[in-house]
Amino acid sequence: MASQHINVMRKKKISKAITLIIAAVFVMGLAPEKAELTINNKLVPASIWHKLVLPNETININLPEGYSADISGEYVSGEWQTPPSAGNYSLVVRNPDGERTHTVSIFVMEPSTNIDERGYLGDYRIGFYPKNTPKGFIKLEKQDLKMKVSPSFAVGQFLCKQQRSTWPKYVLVSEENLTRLERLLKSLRDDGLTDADTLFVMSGFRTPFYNSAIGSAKFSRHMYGDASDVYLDHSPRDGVMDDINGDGVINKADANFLYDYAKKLYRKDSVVKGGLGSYRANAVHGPFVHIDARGRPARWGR
Ligand SMILES: [Ca+2]
Ligand SMILES: [Ca+2]
Repeated sequence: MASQHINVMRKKKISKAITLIIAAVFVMGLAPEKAELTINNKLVPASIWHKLVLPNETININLPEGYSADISGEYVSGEWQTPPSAGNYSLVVRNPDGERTHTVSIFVMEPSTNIDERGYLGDYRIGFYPKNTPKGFIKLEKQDLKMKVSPSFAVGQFLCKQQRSTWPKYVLVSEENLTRLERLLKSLRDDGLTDADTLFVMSGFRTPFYNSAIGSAKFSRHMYGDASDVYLDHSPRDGVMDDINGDGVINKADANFLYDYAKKLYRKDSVVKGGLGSYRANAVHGPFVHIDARGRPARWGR
């Protein structure tokens, strides 16, 4: 009797599970496809993003079904031929209801083949790469500084600290490092540790000229826009790291707090592997952390 009852119960459970699976498959089939935008077959991972391209290049913009897009006001579909010279554009994608879903800054870069024999692009000193010279550089005029490269960062935050009054300037950012920075900021916000809308970038891109002038590592990822020295500066926004560990003082312990937090986050996360360093304050700067996306883990300063 008892075993018969158990059998009936088991059958009921199995049939309930089958019903749920059928329902799930049905709902998935009916649900609208996730609106995925790809550029050159690479997923655009956020509603605000950027792309680095070269002049005279054909880029492939793959829109979700029924979506439309324009670049600086001109309708585009499928392939887009980049202009013959460096310049910056905004790709705006809209859903079938005409609502904006993505804004992608398209940077048509100045090719590195235009660096002259003195190591300059125009009046801006790039210097010489010890190896792996990038294909090109984002060319920035003053009015371009606010162009977004990700939801929480603008391209102007990553400028090299040289030739402050020289325009245009040249800069590089990397999608991989921005993914790491965005991931960290979002997690800190989600955990209620800050209300900051960005991280303060103390040092982003460095030309090889500047990198050697400050005595930095010969193959520094900063030269590829793939590294940033950052800190949280929101309450108060005063140019120095916030008291993120809440002990009433601002010192290396706050950089260590960010370091430990990022280390744990990146370990469990699927974001690209990279470097993480913790730095104390000195005469010219407060405490900060270094974050890069070198493709393998590296840890120091803690
Ligand atoms: Ca602060
Ligand atoms: Ca503190």
